[in-house]
Parts: sequence; C-alpha cells; structure tokens
Amino acid sequence: MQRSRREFVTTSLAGVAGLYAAGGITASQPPQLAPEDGYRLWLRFEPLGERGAAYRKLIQQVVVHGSSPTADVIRRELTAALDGLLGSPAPAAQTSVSAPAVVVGTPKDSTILRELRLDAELATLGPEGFIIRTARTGKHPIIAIASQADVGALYGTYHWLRLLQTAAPIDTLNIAERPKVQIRMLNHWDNMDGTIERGYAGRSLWQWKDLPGTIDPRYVDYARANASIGINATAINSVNANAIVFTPEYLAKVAALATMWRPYGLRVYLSANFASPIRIGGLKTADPLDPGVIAWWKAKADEIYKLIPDFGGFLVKANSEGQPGPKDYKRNHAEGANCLADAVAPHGGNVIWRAFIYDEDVDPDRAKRAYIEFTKLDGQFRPNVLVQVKNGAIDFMPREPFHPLFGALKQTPVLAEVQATQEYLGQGRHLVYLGTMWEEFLRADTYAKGKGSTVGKAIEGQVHPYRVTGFVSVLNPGLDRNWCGHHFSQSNWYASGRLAWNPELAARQIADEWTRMTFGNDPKTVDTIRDVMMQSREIFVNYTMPLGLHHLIGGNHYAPMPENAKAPRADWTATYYHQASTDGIGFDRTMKGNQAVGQYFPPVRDMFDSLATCPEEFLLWFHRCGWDYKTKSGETLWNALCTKYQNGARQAAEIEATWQSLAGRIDPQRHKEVADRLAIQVADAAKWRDQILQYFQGFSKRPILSK
Ligand code: GCW
Repeated sequence: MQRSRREFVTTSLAGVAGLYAAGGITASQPPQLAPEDGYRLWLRFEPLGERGAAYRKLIQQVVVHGSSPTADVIRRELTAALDGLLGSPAPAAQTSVSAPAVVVGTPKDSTILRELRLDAELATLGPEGFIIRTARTGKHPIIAIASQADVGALYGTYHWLRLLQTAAPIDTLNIAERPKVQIRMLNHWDNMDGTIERGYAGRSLWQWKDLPGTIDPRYVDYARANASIGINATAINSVNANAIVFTPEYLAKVAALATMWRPYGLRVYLSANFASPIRIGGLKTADPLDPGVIAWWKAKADEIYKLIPDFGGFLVKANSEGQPGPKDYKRNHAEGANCLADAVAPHGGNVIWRAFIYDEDVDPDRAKRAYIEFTKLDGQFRPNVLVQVKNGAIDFMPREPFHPLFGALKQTPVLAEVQATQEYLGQGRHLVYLGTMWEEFLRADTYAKGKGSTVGKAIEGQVHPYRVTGFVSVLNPGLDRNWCGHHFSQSNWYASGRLAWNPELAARQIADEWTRMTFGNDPKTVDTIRDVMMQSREIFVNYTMPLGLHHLIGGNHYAPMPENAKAPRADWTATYYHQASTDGIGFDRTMKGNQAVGQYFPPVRDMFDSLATCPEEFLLWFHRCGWDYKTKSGETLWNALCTKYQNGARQAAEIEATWQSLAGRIDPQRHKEVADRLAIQVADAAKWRDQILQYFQGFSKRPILSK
C-alpha cells in the first residue's frame, strides 16, 4: 500500500494540530502524539506552534520565479511544507510581492532577485550553490533564495526549510553555500530480482516489472529526500552487477527513473558488469583492448545517452570477489577503466572504478593490497576515471584507520565510499549513528602535503587538485514503510548527504538537525536523542571490536564469530585478523612486522608504528601485544579488553533506559519500534561480550574481570 506523494508532505496535518483542533485535548494535558510510521523521513513539516506564528509574520507570501520542472518542484515543496509548518494553509505561490515574502529563483527569471545584484557572488557559488538573504523589495521585507540555476534554488529552498524545521531564527539571514564536493552519490546494492545485498529494510524500491509504465510515487519521495540533503547522483543497481540492466528493455525502465529524477537534480549511474560484451553482447571476449569490445562499449554508451542525456556513467567492481575484470585478460585496472571511460567521454560521462580489490597474489595482508595496485597505476587513468576508495582498507569495520590511498593518488581523483547500510554495525537492529565515525575519518590527517591534509580536504580536491570530486554512501533502503528498517538508520542517510555537501560539517550539528526534523524541537527530546546518537558508535565498538580488533564475524556479518577459521579464503575468516594465541593478540603491521604502516605518509606511519603514539583505538590493528601489555589506563591488555566489553554491554542497556525516558514525548509507534529493537541490541551486546571474552579467555587463560 503506497501513499501518494501529496500525502507524504501533508500527513503532518493529521499531527498535533489536528488533534488539538479535534477538541479532545486541552492545553494542560500532555498531547497524545499521533502515531508515525517514519515514511516521511526528516521531511515531516509538523506544525511549529508559537514559533510558526512568529515565522508567519515574515512569510505572508511565497513567490517562486521560473517555469522549469525544477521551479515547479520548488513551488510544490514550499507550499506543502509551509502548510504543515505554519499550521494552516500557506499563502498560494504568487509572482509579485505585496507583503513580506519569501522569493525564490534565479536572477535570470526574477526581476526582484535581479535588482539585488547578486550575480557576481552567485557566479562564485556555481549552479548548485545559493544565497539566502534578508532584503527588501519596494516597501516589503523579503527573504531572497537565489541561485544561478534552478537546482541551486531548490537546494536553497530545502536549506531554508531546514532552518524553519529546526526552529532557527530567520529574521536576519545572510547565507552563502556551495557544495564542497561535486559528485554526491548513493550506491544501492539492489539486484535485478528485487533482492538487496546487505539490505535490511525489505525488497528493492525499484519495481522493474512495472517500469516504465507504472511510476511508484515512492520514487518521487526518494528524489525529494535526496534533493533535500544535496545528493545529486545515484547508482541504482548492485556493484555485483547483472548485465541485463544494459538490455534495451531495462534501459527504458532506467530512463523512466532518470526522467522523473531530473527536476530534483539527481543523475543516474549504472553499475557495469565488466563481462557485459559477452553476457549480453554475444562477443567471445571482454578484453578491454579488443577492438570489438571497445566498439561494443561505445555503442552501448551511445544507446544509453540517447535515452538518458545526462547519464552519469558507469560504476565498476572488477576483479573483486569473483567479479569479472581486466585481469581476466592480463590487462591492468587502468586499461579496463579506460576502455569504458573512452565510451562515455564524448557524452561527458564518468567511470567510477572501485578500489575494493584484494587479490591474494598481491600481498599476504588484505589491508595492503589495493594501495599496492593503485599507486602503481596513478597517472595511467583517463581524466574521466575516478577511483572509489572505502574509508578503511579492510571493509566497513566498526572502526578502521583511514585507507592509505587517501592522499596517495596525485593524478587520479579519489572518491570516498562510506557505508550507511550498517552491514557490520548492527544492520537494521542496532541504533548506531555513523556521523561520528565519518567525522573521525574525514578529519584524519593524511599528511600527504604536510599537516592539515585531512581526508576531507583530499576528497574536496584541496590536497591534490582533482578534476572531479566525489563522496559516495552505500545506502540500501527498501520497501519497509520507514525505508531503512531502523528509524535511526535514516540518520545515516541524512548524515551521508550532509557530509557529501560539506565534509567539514560536525557530526553533532548533523545529529541535532536530524533529531529536530525527525522527532521535533522539544528540548529534552532533542538533547537526549542527540546525545544517544553521539555516543552510539563508540558503544557499538566497545561491545563488538574495541582496541583495534576487526572482522570478528562470519556468516552474515552480524553476530560474533571470533572462532571463524574456515572460509573459502583466509581473509574471510576472523582468526586471520585477530591472531590470538597464548602469547597475545593482534596483527603486527608495524615496520618490524608486515610494514603496512609504511603505506602512510611518514608522520602518520611513525605515529601508528610506535606503541607509545599509536592511538589505543587502533592498538591491535597495528600491533601484536602480550596479554599483560600495560595499556594507557594502567590495566593489562586482557583486563582492558574485559573492561571495554563490560562497558559496551552496560552502555547499550543505558541507551535502552534513556529511550524509555522519552515515552510520551515521541509518538507511540516510533517509540515502540525503536524500543523493540533496543531490546534486541541490549541482548546482542551481552552476547558479544560473553562470547568474545570466553573465546579469548581460552588463549589468555586469565580470569574475566567482571564489573
Ligand atoms: O562489504 C562487502 C560486502 C559485500 C559487498 C562488498 C563490496 C557488494 O560484504 O556484500 O558486495 O563488500 O563492497 O563490493
């Protein structure tokens, strides 16, 4: 059962104001909040009460200039949102100003905005940037939201609505924004049969059998959510790609999505199976240097661009985890990427080549392999190839040091890939806000060009001047009503968009915004939820993989499995990583060990290399220590490990208790759904603690410290 998109933005009317209006509640009783299912994400636009009345004085008119489909979107969004926020029908969109107004558009389409002489400043902000400024036209005060292009005006509109949603003052505004990263992208791992790899929220959003004829209104809500946080690109099929997506039948379906999303500034990319010329093209080879293969990719690109003129390009996972790739033909990754890049180049497209590649013959340590392969190839890629690097060198662990490839490629643009889907972080069941994890990653200093060469700056192209920049989040929403399975997983979608826009934003600010937009502005609710979110990832690390431990899982990557020693490959086990024995535990990646630290620039290398300076959260990632090694707290390593697990399990229980204290302040449906999952989380945390400590005790032979 789908609701219409109109309902998505206006169900707010059935919220608090509706109940008051129904007359059943007097102001002295706490309001019974109407149940919410989470479908509206952070775009709820609930009535703002008194604050709304204050805003209303400044917003007596809505004036949107422009006649493009994007301008129509702005008009619809603004009216519906203000209807909800201000608690009564918003003023209808008009074309001239006769009262205090919000005026949106481009100087090209708007005389009022043209008169403000913003052109020079807007030019520095680019088509996606915008200005929000308090100004006047004639005798009326206005709030101007202006951009060079309609899409920038749309982003400005959502930014301004966010101010209202978060109850910020709007009397004197002077905001100028431009995205710090160009490609702000989602990767979906959706299979063509409707299943989702590492998806925890139901089946795929894309209804392949109904497309292109039937358009699920949910596709529009998806685009709205993305536009509201500045996401401008999406790769809709899994990187473990099925070539069928390139058949004419499916391309017509993809084109229908692309057409619908265009007004929202969202461009489609497709994951490409490297063997497509064989699988659907009838060729005998996919060798990237073969003239027939080259011609096949060119023709395929031409066909796609005829249907989707702004197609973003191809995303490729090659020679990784069984996927075909150029190495099958003794060609390297640059030769493979360039073949596809040449096909899309005439159309302005990109090839995004993933660096999640770990062939066993490159080095015995999985953590070292991608760096070795890709640093050799720097300078050999076409200008429209970008290399997409996961935040860490293993695989989205609860905590990893940043991948040494950040800052290391001078001539090849490097995109960051983070995972909002909580594959290794409690999946759809644990409350884990990842803004803090990504902040830690983005603020880490690579020292590629001396101090201050943070990962964030590298991604922005400020360390090495990249032609294109990008930030990618793997996000696997599904058909569950609340999109993400766990209500709090929505915050990771939100945070990935905000950080893609500006990698330097603070995780705390993002958590605050999201909480206000998702759960309202009640001060106790906001403080409590934001604080829970801010601690949640560290707590997860404490009860799963503290002190630099990693990959203590198996199977579906959810439950503890430190004993996992048998898998088709050694680097898919747990024992390969923790290496516990009666002597100690940890992976020696120091200069005296396997020298993985040598892949970092010298100050970072030395910091990780020395026990005295290695941050303890990475201790067992880089060092192998005896069970009685003295940690910074003075405890032995074994006792410190016990303490971490005990604390983590206790802290999970504390989150549950804190959540209970919000009963009555949050609508009953979302409160209960989160509470039910917290109960699972608390039980899981205790399981992690017990199983891991018992297992390692078999080696340490020391008593488990109980707290
Ligand atoms: O994290 C691992 C996942 C795989 C995934 C792979 C990748 C799409 O377990 O499911 O495959 O990484 O990133 O390619």
